[in-house]
Amino acid sequence: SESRSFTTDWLHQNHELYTAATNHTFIASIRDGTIDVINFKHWMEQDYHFVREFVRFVASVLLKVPRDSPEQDADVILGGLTALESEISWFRKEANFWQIFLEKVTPLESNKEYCEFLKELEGTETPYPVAVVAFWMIELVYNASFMSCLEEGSKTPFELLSTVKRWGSLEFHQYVHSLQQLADKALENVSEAELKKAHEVCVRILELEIKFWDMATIQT
Ligand code: HMH
Repeated sequence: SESRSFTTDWLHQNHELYTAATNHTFIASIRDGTIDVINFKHWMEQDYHFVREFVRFVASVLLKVPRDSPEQDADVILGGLTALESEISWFRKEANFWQIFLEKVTPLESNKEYCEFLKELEGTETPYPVAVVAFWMIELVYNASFMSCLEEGSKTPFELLSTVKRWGSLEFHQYVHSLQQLADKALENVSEAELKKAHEVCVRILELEIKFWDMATIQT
């Protein structure tokens, strides 16, 4: 089983919120095969916009990696950034298949709110430990959510497998684990105030992720 760390403690302390974020009705509908493709298209439209902003956030995390940390630490973040480049190409290709015109999409309120929060985290006021915790949590929600759609007995529709495998793969799971290790290492020597801030950021991300999934299912 997992050893104790700040990140695992926070996941346990926010178990209900974490479950709400990773087992949302949108995800449940993919898993049980009842999803309406219109909802899926809504999600994809909004997520492309989010990912474009997310690239900037990840770049800001890379800039904050302390110079005296091992080179591998910066390389983990750099790997995330390069993966986002292929993710953007994937979005374009997938959008084409679903007949989505990405450049015509208007970001909805919850998406704008999330992107505003990312911008806050990008600033120099947010120190590296808080920023890397945020990066980990953002990726964890997608990994845990989409992994559940690949579990035995899930009825994920064939056309959605490309999406589900992108974030639900073992490879991505391992990547998220390496982010968690970076986060816990960064939290080792921070002040109580910074720890509190990092925990609050985790909670806020879970709330924003729930609202993000809501956009796919609530809009008509
Ligand atoms: C809203 N959260 C959202 N979109 C994403 N693509 C991820 C997390 C993971 O990359």
